This record gives sequence, structure tokens and C-alpha cells, in this order.
Amino acid sequence: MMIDGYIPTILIVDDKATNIAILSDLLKDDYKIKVANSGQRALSLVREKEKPDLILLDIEMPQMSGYDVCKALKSSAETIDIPIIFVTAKNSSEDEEYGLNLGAIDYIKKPFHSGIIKIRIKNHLTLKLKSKKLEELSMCDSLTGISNRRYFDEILEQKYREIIREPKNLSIIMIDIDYFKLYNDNYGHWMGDECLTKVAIALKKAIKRPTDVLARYGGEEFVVLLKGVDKDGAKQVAQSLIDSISNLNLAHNFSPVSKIVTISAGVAIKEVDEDISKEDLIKKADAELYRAKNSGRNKFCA
Ligand code: GH3
Ligand code: MG
Ligand code: MG
Ligand code: MG
Ligand code: MG
Repeated sequence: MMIDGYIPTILIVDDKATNIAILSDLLKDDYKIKVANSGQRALSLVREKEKPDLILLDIEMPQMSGYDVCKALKSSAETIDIPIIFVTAKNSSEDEEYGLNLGAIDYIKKPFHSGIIKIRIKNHLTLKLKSKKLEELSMCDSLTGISNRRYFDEILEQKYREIIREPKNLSIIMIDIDYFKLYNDNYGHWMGDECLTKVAIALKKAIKRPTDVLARYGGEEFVVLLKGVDKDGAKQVAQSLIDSISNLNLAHNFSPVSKIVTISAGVAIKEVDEDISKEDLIKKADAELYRAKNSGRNKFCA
């Protein structure tokens, strides 16, 4: 079943092969199906990159119960948003209340009505995919299509948490278009918007590693976050970003620095053993950007 132009994946977890067969027969024409015959297997499947959009979870299983699987999934940021429906022969109200309290979105008792379970699954998937889309929109800058500051703030927080467990350097590169007010004043705001979009796309292309994060930080300011790169590496990235914009060769006849659109950048790095807050790291990158502006523009300082 296409929901929002996409065929959702459902993970069926049950220790009995016959139960898995019944559910997958019911759903296989409409969805992609994954199966797991134990709680442990379910958890390892869910930790893979391609996450299921919904989980149908048995409760009574040897070793690890469905309740414990649910607890584990709801206690990890990576999996907390995957809707879980218990499908179970445990049919007391206490069991149902307990399961829902663990964070399951629904609780379906066996024997179930195949038409009703199908509709419930479809309704939950539709809601899940809608809220996923809204979340994506809320993290996206509508003019340029790249991530916005809200996303960046969340990612920075997340990276700070990650490097506690797994120590790595973090670098921030703060970027600002040179003489952009003069660009707007002379070419008009509409052309200014076009220019911003072109700059954003070029910066995005210049970022090579999929784990590096680029966001629009403010009006004509962008920010890049790098993890596990040393100071020389961060400087190289900054220079390649600057080059990627001058290589666009976008006319800016009113720029005192050159006749094309250029950017300046400030690089700040948090070494593994260095204790510096997120806010101070950003301030440092800002201060370096300020130095780049005051020492000629179209360059970075670090
Ligand atoms: P500097 O080299 O020192 O950075 O000079 P500047 O002119 O770029 O700096 P300033 O901060 O004075 O101007 C930034 C300009 O960016 C002013 C504002 O109108 C423009 N700007 C900010 N957001 C947008 C936007 O979304 N669209 C357009 N077209 N212009 C924007
Ligand atoms: Mg069972
Ligand atoms: Mg600015
Ligand atoms: Mg400025
Ligand atoms: Mg500027």
C-alpha cells in the first residue's frame, strides 16, 4: 500500500512460525514485511539502518518478552518513534493497560478480525508517516532546502552526547556571505534569495562526508559541523567551501573584495580532551569569522 508515495515496512515479531505466517499473509500484498522469531532478533533488526515503520509484537516469547522488547525500543532515541502494536493472546485489561503504558500505540487481542487489524495498521502508519513528514519540514529551511538552525541545534546537542561515549574532535565552521547587503541593495531581494539558494547548494555539494552537517544558521549565514576531523582537516574543509563559492563565479559587481560572490568563514575546534561548551564553541567560530571579515574577507580564520 502506498502511503505518501512510499511502501511502508512492517516488522512482525513472534516466536511461533504459524503466527508470523498468518500476519504476513494478511499484509504482504500491501507492505514490505520483515520477520523476527525472538525479541533479541527483533532488536538487532531494528538497529539496522533501514528501520521498520511499524512493529507487530507478540508478548509471550521465551527468553525476552514483548514487554521487554518494547521497553528497550522506547528507551533509545533511535527507535522511540517506531509505533509498536502488541498482537497477543494475553487478553486481560491489566495486560492491555500495562502494554499501552510501556508506550505501545495499540494492543490487539487474539483471535483478531483480519479486516479490523488491517485498518488499524493502516491508520497508525498514516499518522506515523504524517508526523515524520512534519518533523522533516520543521528541520528544513524553506528557501534553500538545506537543514535549518533548529536541526543544527539538535544535532550539535546529539554530537556532544555521542563524544562522551566515543571521544572524538568536533569542529564548527561558521560561514557568512561577503557584502550581501550590497548584493541585495543592487540586485534586489529576489536575486538575493536566488543567490542564497545557489550558495547553499554549492556548500552542500562541497561537503564530502555524509556525516558532516550543513545548515542555514541565519539570514546569510551557514554553519558546518564536523566530527572526528583534526584541525588541519577542518581548515581544509573551510578552504574547499570558500573555493566552492568563488568557483560559482556569481557576479557581484558591487563587492569591494572582488567582482563575484564570496564567503568568509571562522573555524573552531573542540579537541577530545578540551572542555568547551556548545555555546562557547559557536562563539569561538563566530569570533574567527569576525577576524576573517576584518582581515580581507573571502578567507577563513582558525
Ligand atoms: P559582511 O561582508 O560584513 O558580512 O557584509 P554584509 O553586507 O553581508 O553584512 P550584513 O549583515 O550587514 O548584511 C546581511 C544582509 O543579508 C542583510 C539582509 O538583507 C540580507 N539577508 C538576510 N537574509 C536574507 C534572505 O533570506 N534573503 C535575502 N535576499 N537577503 C537576506
Ligand atoms: Mg508467543
Ligand atoms: Mg551576517
Ligand atoms: Mg554581517
Ligand atoms: Mg555577510
